[in-house]
Amino acid sequence: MWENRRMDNTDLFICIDHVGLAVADLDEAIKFHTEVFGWRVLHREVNEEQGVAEAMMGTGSQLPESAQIQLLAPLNENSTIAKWLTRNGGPGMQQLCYRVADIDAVSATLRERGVRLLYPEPKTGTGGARINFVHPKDAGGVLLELTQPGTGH
Ligand code: MC0
Repeated sequence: MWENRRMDNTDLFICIDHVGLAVADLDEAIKFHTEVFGWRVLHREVNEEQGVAEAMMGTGSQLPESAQIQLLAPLNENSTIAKWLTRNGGPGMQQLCYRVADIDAVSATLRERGVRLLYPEPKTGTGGARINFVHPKDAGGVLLELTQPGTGH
């Protein structure tokens, strides 16, 4: 059953890095996810370029391969998260993020396969990661982030 679970050179992605939830208020969302679901805050930061205040949530026994929950709150009304919250009518799942080893190589392969990436070059994401996004229209209706973790991951 698990015999195909080895990385081979046709794999583009290492694992699901995180699932991003858009929230209106970061502190309230952290309170909810810690008190109700027992998640812990692993990391918090503000990313001005992306227009977000974020918290990465995980468990104490987290393996490096385990996906995290990313809470994303808008920094201002121009933030993509603010737009998403308005269009969606409230909080919800905004993105799915795959971890990659080499974002330049993976981006080149995806572009060859006709997939649109949002940025010509990767930008800076959580913990100094290099990130880019596949347009939701080219990913089955899901905003797909690619992340190549920084050294602080
Ligand atoms: C928009 N659409 C989505 C979507 N956002 N579909 C699925 N998931 C989403 N999150 C759909 C709309 O429903 C619409 O479909 C079409 O895409 C175009 O929408 P739009 O109104 O033009 O949308 P915009 O202007 O909000 O742009 C969408 C776009 C934007 C994906 C380009 O959200 C973007 O640039 N996202 C990447 C950056 C980002 O999300 N940053 C925040 C996370 P219809 O059918 O109505 O045409 S920062 C982060 O994640 C970092 C910190 C990290 O993890 O390291």
